Amino acid sequence: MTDAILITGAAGQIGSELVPALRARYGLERVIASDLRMPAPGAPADGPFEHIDCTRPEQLQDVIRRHDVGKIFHLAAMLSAVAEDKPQAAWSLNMGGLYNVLEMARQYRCAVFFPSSIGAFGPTTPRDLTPQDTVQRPTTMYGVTKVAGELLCDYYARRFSVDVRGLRFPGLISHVAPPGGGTTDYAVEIFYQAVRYRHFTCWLAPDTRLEMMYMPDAIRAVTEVMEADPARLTHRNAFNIAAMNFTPAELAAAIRAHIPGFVIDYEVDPVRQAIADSWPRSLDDRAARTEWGWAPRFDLAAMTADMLEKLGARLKPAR
Ligand code: AKB
Repeated sequence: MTDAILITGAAGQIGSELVPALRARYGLERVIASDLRMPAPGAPADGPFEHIDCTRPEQLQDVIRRHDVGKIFHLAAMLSAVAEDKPQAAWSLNMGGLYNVLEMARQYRCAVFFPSSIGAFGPTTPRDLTPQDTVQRPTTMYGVTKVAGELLCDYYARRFSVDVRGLRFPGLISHVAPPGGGTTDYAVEIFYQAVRYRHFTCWLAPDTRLEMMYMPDAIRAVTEVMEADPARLTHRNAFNIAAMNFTPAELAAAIRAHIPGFVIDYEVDPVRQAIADSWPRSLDDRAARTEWGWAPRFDLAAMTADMLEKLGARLKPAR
């Protein structure tokens, strides 16, 4: 029976929380975590781990065959700001890795999860309540790889009947994995700085509104779309999902409700500001709601309270 689950990019922002969630749901031994980075020496081995460079198809093939993998959550990718810095490497990892995963899925009859992003939209896309099906002309390498990835997934589904499903994630906020080179990661970094220093210098302008989501909602969305009844899915892949949208100034005000002395100032980074200005301010997620029952649980106030509680228990304020 091919029922093992492989997660690529398991040490990243989503993988750090998806691995334990899937292990709790489907069993420890069934979920194979993999990453280019080896776990730190002495880190607790809490389930199977394999070293995989997704740009090397033979490494994927070896693990899929040895573990009899039936489902791949393909998370290994470079985020927007780092991808803009290293566009050639971003193409190689984001597109080469996805192509290899889809080819393996075709040959070994695996289902695939592919995370797309609000980065798949661009400056000519309607920015408020961005529709599910609309203009996609992104101006970043990250966005180019996300749109091309969405299309490649659709192609493998139509041409080879690979059961590939996916979501367009908003900016994700988490207290587990540290931020990793995204434009929206200011909304993670701000919490660390607020708890430690009561001060944050933001790289986006105060009124930059972006769609965002708390990680527990994102993890639930991944499992729900992968378990959804295929007969109900019209889109299958690249579903818009939404939870909350806010500006840096609004997030700072929400933090100030818990930490009254918190101060935010602004040193705008033109590269990341230009990326943010080309992305949706809010998303229309009616397709996800109708086709598989998507509903977020965390709004800005609930997410802020939970982030500060979790980080406050872990981090010491600087004196
Ligand atoms: C990024 O900022 O690059 C990501 C994303 C929105 O895809 N968080």
